[in-house]
Amino acid sequence: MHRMYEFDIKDIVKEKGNKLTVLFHSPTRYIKEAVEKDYVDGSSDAMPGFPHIRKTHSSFGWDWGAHLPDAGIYRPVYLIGSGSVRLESVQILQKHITVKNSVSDKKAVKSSGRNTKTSNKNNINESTNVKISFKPELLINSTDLSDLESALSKLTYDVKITDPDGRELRSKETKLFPSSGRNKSSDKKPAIDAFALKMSGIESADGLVGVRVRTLENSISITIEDAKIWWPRGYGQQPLYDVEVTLYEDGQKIDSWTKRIGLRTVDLNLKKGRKAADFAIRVNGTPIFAMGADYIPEDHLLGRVNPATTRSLLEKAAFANHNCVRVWGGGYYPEDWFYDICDELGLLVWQDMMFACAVYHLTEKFENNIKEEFRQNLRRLRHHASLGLICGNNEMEMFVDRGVWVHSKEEVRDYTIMYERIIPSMLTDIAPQVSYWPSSPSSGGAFDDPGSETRGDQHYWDVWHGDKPFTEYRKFRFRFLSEFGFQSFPLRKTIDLITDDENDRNIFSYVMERHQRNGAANGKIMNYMQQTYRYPSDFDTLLYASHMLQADGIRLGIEHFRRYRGECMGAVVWQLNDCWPVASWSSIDYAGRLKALHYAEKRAFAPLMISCEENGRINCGKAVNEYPKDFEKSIRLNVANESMEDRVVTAIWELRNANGTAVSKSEVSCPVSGTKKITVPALTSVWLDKVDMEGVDEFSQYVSYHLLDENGIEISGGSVIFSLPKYFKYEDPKLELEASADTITITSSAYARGVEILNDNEDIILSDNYFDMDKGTKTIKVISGSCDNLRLRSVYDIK
Ligand code: BMA
Repeated sequence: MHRMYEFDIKDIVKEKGNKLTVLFHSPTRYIKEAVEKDYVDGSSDAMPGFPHIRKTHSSFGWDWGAHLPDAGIYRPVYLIGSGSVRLESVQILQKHITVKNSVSDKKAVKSSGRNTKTSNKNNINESTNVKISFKPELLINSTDLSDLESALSKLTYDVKITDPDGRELRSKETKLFPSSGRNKSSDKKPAIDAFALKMSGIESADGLVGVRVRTLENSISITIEDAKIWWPRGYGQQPLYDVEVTLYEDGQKIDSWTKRIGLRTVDLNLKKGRKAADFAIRVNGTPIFAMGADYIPEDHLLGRVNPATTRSLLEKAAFANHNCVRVWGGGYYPEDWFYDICDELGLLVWQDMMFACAVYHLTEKFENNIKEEFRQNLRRLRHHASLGLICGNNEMEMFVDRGVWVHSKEEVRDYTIMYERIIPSMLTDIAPQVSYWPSSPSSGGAFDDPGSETRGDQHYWDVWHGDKPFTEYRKFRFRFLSEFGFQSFPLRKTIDLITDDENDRNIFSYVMERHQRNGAANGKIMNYMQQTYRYPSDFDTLLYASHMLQADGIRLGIEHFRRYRGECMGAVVWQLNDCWPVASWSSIDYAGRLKALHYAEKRAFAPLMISCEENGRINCGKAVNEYPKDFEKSIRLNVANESMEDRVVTAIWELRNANGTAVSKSEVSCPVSGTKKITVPALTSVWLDKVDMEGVDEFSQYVSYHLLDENGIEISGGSVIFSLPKYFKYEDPKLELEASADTITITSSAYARGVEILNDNEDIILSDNYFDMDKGTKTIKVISGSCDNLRLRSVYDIK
């Protein structure tokens, strides 16, 4: 499933009446028989033996997926006609050169406003020249190596680049192998890297059907001056250049290769040092704070996935201010269109290779198969602007280190060979400019503390799997969190797809429990629920409470990690999407409906974001009844700026009563408001002073905080209470709305937490939703969906 197969049909194809027959064998029978012969272990959520077949692991069952390995031809079948030479691929390498011009220089002034950066200090304009080199990779349909030289000597190629404004740049037609081709003993480097290729599925006498050649020298290079540089979204634009490489034989065009590329550099910043993140994705030399989510297969039935479904999903990720997406290793290598869309949207891709939660036996057959899988996929993906890094697998360094699913020394050895030898060495050869990370999580490999908080990436699951409270996130400053999450249910309309009647619409019903794949996790949701909210008295309220629970918990984490930007450089939420209607960690349910979490991410991932680290009695449990009963009440605001510009902003907070009125100084013994204008330098976060809130009534007073931009417009905000939402004495906010064609205005007569606005079909997309509001009005934009029969709800209604 993870690779292509080619079959030579020259000798069997007829002029007419050809028929292509595809016979599907049962994957479930296959893995059952295979694991009986050769036992390999892996996640018990999946059917035993799943590591034996190179097929989407999660389709055999996962903690969010059914046991439903679909079958079919899920990618196109091509009939390829070619002569003896084919242009299979082109290796593209980029070299970025910064050019400094004084601003008095006319040329520099002229080019400013494009990609030029002006430094005020010394009046220097910077622009970037990018030298791109193209190394064609050919497939020669011949095994006669003596013929190779003469075949190659007839070949020439040229390159055309079309810039984002439609201007063309063309190279000269250049000989592919100007030297004699064969390595002369005097040559320092070989001119031709030729090796025999065995094509799978073809039973010829010696199995040899062709050779692959790639020029190591003499590649065409084109330098683009004052290049338009690609950035992840939030940091700059996503200009894309079209490239076309054409191959000629004796001057006749015989093949061509066209792709879209972006001009950028991406690598991993592994620098150590005090406060320096030792793990960050660096784009164009700038370490970025990765904000995004983990992508799983879009559907159990892959035939339903198409460019439109993927675009709609990824646009929703971009809508929530994601700049990054991790393609999780238990699925499949997405289609080209996935990466094309990521290139356009500026979503940096963390690409796992397709290995997850399983041990593999590196037999010769398996090794040959996965090597071909790597070769094909690395070649397919390497030119994409959005490709951030390649990662060996999901969670297996950690599990092998802990001895989970490992039953022999050979399995540990095979781990090391696969992820620390084969993949990195193939990557160096095939895509030398793409960074490699051995596993997720990892501290760099060799089983050297893959769970480290202070090195590499981390999956943090003590919240959820470990039943720890959400505030536990605040105890850590992970370098890069590539997974953390919390479950909720799909939206009600999506649940209607899988339930027949009211009898089914109970989270402990037979059908709802089949659509919960993580053990008894409906009980787990209820456990966190009782810690946080009042007992929801009906099914719909329970769904809403589950959404608020998930949104609040993950928001708390994201805000905390962004406050420690520099030490922490990534918050990637498990998970973005679902593959069927299921209770899961996703922020977008199977039908594409946005959960409250998705809006919470939109706010918490906003380039400029104000957050509040509150102290109060915000954890539930035994401790509440224990001595000492004193607890701190305080707030500390923070503004994070994940943009390339310094910003002058104003942070405002005020203490309010549940009824929405501002608390007056005479009412309490602590400060009741604050306003501060601050400069938040680009790519930093800035703390404001801590304010002692001793004296606040934690059951009926709350702090509302806002961030205003240079023009006094509110760009971020929220509220905190000093107790648990279930204990707060909300007053009825008497929410009302007024909808026009593209805006909705909500009026509240008291503090309202988690204001939800939904239409009949629950598919409306708004500029904001599930937000907190003070007494007053708030106007939001309608992005899509009908405004008919809108309804409102808030945490006040959880009862
Ligand atoms: C992570 C993932 C998945 C899993 C998720 C939720 O470990 O890598 O394997 O679905 O947690 O448990």
